Amino acid sequence: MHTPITTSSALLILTFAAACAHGPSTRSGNEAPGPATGCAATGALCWDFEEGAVPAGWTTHRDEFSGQLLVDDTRAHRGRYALHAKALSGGREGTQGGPKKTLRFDLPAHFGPVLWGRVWVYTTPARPMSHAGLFSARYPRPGRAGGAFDTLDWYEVATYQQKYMAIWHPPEPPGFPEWVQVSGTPLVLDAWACLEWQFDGANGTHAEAATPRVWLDGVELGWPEQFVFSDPPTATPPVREKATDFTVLETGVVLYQGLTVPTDWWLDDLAISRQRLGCGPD
Ligand SMILES: [Ca+2]
Repeated sequence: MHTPITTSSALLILTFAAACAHGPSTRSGNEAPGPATGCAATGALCWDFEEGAVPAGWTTHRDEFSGQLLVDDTRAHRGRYALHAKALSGGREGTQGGPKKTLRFDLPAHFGPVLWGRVWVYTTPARPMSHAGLFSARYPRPGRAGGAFDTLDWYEVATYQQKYMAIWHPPEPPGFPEWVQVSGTPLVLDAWACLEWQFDGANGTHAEAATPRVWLDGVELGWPEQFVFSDPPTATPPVREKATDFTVLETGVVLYQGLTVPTDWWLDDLAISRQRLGCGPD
């Protein structure tokens, strides 16, 4: 999130990509035994990055400051390859503007208004204080069927002040006033962590879309800090407009403020579905 200081555009997104079904023949011998995770679910899209390159359908979306976003074999949760946000740095903590390296993926039509997802993330060598977006999903505002990226409402999973965070945003820019939820759980450092999320843009008969839910290694996170962020500040929460269909994913790493310690993230076994996918092999 943002520091109350400058303009923050609020979030970022990441994207991963590709399609669920990669041939098992591409997997390397150092992979843990067991079938793929969760990808048998109807409508699931899964990316294990075992092509050794950016998967089909994903395109570069943000590329600011130093570092690289690539698929390489330097660390993997499973198989040989993962999406690697390498040596990101730039800007100053507490000041808007930071390294942003992401991919986007356009969903097939009629995905629906409820998006579950999960990804394994490895972060090193330090927990950023700045807002670091890892995954987001966007949908058209009510009454619209599509439209440009900057016209879409969106949900985001991120870290902020070294803890996990989830946000609902109006279109970016500016991406706020936004509803921010900060957990009391420090982001996992120097180990793989499984993040799951539920973005329920339908929310039954409720008047607004649901707030985002996030699980870490199967345990749902609580949100001891919840607030509205805007610049200039406001106390009025945004109306969380309801969704008909999610249309766009973004993944990678987006620092809304500066990052002075060059930091690496690996993302692997990214998947989305209309139902919960879980973290284990199925
Ligand atoms: Ca992999």
